[in-house]
Amino acid sequence: MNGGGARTIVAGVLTLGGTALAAAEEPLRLRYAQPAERWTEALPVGNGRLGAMVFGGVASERLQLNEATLWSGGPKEWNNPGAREVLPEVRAAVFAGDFVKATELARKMQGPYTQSYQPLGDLRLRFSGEAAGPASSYERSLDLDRAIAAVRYQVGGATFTREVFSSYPDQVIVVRLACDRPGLVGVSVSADSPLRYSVQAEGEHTLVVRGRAPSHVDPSYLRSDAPIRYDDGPGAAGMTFDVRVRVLSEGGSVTSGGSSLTVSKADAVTLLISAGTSFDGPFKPPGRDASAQALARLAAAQTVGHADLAVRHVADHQRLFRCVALDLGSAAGAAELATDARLERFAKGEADPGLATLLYQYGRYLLIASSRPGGPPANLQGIWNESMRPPWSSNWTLNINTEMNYWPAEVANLAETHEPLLAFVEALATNGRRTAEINYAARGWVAHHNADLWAQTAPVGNFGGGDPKWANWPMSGAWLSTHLWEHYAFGLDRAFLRERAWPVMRGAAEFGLDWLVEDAKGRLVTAPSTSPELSFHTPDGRVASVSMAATMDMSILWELFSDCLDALRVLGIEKDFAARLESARGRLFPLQVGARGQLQEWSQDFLETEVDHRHPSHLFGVYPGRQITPAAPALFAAARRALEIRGDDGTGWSLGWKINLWARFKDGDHAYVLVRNLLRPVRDDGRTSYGPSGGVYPNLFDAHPPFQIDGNFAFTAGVSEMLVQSRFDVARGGQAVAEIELLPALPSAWPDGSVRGLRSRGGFEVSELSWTGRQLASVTLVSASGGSVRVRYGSRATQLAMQPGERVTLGARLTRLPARAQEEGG
Ligand code: FUC
Repeated sequence: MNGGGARTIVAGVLTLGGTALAAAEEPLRLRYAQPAERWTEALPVGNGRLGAMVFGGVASERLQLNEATLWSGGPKEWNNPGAREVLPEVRAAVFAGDFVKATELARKMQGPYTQSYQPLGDLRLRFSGEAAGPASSYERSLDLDRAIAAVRYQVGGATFTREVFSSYPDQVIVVRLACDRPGLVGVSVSADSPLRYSVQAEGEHTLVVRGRAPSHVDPSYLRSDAPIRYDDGPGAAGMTFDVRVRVLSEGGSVTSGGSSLTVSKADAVTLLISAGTSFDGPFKPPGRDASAQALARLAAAQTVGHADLAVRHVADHQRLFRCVALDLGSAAGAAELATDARLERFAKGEADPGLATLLYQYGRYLLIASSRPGGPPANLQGIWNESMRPPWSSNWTLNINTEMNYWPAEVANLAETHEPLLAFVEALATNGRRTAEINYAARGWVAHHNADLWAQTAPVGNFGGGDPKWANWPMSGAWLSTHLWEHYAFGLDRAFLRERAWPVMRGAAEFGLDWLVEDAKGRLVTAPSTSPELSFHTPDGRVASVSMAATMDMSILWELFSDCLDALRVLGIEKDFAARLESARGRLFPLQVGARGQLQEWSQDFLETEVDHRHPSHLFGVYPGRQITPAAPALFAAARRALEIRGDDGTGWSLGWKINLWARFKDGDHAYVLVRNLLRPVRDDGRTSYGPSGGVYPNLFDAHPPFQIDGNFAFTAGVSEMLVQSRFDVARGGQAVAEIELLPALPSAWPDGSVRGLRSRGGFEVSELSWTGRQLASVTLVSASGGSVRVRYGSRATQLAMQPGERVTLGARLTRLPARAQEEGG
């Protein structure tokens, strides 16, 4: 595929020709015939740090702005030495079977809530003259392949265009306003912020917003008399920020109105938006010079010029975005429809496989836009948030949501976007050592249910106010550490494994070893233990949530210990530690099958208080884990039964998880039921629902509701998992055992199609995979560093030994096609 494309000026707007998508592929665009009214109709752009929601109004435009490091608060002490004091009492209650008492006592182990992700501000454009309409032929769109949001309309005989992108290489948002007739662009530019701020025009062409974030914000769900608190005076706590908007006009004139800039009669206008915050890493109070950063970025971008800013932006985006191409087929006329109309039509039962492709690639687009090296990982809303008290603080929720954000990263060929999470886990590992020591007198490191920009590792709950069913969850360090192993398993970067992954994984495993205790039969259990956010009926007819050895705990520790053992075999080090891990893994409380034939969620066969609860936590071992597979048929069947009992509905992210689970159960048509449910159109009414209510908003943001980005990412991971699954284990002698399964869960709705560029564990790329009539047509694998892999399709299997860089094509029956046939396209 062609990375750059020829540059042409069409209607006064810079466009890049030659998008080089195959003719059969639909353009990957979200399109609308009207401006956004609600935030969940606006279109997101982002470079991992600077984000904007583009509303696309005619007479006025709103760009709601974000900067990923703008948070309330600062580093603080959140550990609770009281936790280790009450721990023996909690354990005693658990072992005595008094789960209600254990649940109550567990409150004493809590710490403070996390801080909140903050909005940066709004850029407002008010158009004048013809540019302000009334408009005809209006369209706004988001081109996923170029990462540019655009607005186009006609007034009289003139065509007005607006393009917005957020550049990673140049660290600015660029807005280009143009018209195909000279002298018609008139606009007044102003900016404001929901935070404390001041704004003024500096010099002739620049608006500067300076502000401060609150020193504390309470979570949205906490009743509070003073939920948002600011500090004043010299040395005040709370981050500072600086936003700069440079207005560059071609023709016409710019005048300053003190706190706004007005352009008259221009041929075209370019706005460059830069921002900085005083964030100086998670461990130090914010003390960097926000203005200096914003100024430097603006000055550097201006020297590049708008045409090259666009070229550099598109090339950078396409370097990542074009690594995967998906074709699930198309329905006549669908691509010409507006995206919101398309959603409605699909919900009524009309076929539109291209809509699933669009949502799939949107997930990849959003990951590129919200997670780039050097910045924080994608939070609950990626980087897009307009509220000072966003839902659940828009923080990192670690009992599913943050991990889910990164499920597509490796398989959907965006390993580079995984980096912010991996770096964040390293920061948590640093803070989590103190939490392990102070709260539990344990070695290693621990993190709990929530984290924030300050890498909070203590449990939340306001020292007793939070419900232990979510607040007391010490398993996220272990889960997050499996992401470091996954990064290795896909990319086979030994230096990364040895230097970065292993110390973090080891620390999480050390905590796991210390946290486990023996039950009466000498099995290793976690206690206290919860299955995230779900309560159970106790045998004596009460409701509790704390017990021992919840299935998810056992499966997460099994996974982490297995990853560690594999890592130690690859690295050939620490034989003693490996022996301890192997022994502990063998003594973990075994997974149980309950009276309903289901995989039990707890170590006892309790009845859950909500049968359709959104968290299928007990199925961790099926996905994302590798513990429960068809190789253990009884457990595999019980896990499937457990998912049937949970049902096919849920919040957005819950639907997304279930796509992945049904894919692992190799049931494509059932996975497709969840695909359909996740694509349900949802209108934003500002409410939060925990029930069967998930879907997507008009801008295809996932609806929990409210908006939560994890469902978008789980969708992309899930569709990948329906097409290709892979596994990577390391045998005792250190030999890698890799397996790829092709089309394990292809639904009847997608009989013909192809995918290029998915990655598989063991260092392989499924460079091309195509199918017709729901049967494999051919597959081409590329091995990065050489190695052997078992390739499976249905009941067939073949073993390949590949050289570094080798490319092998297999036909429908998994027979190797000769090189000549391969050249002809296999
Ligand atoms: C967990 C989930 C909720 C929501 C929140 C951010 O508490 O149970 O559904 O996703 O995180």
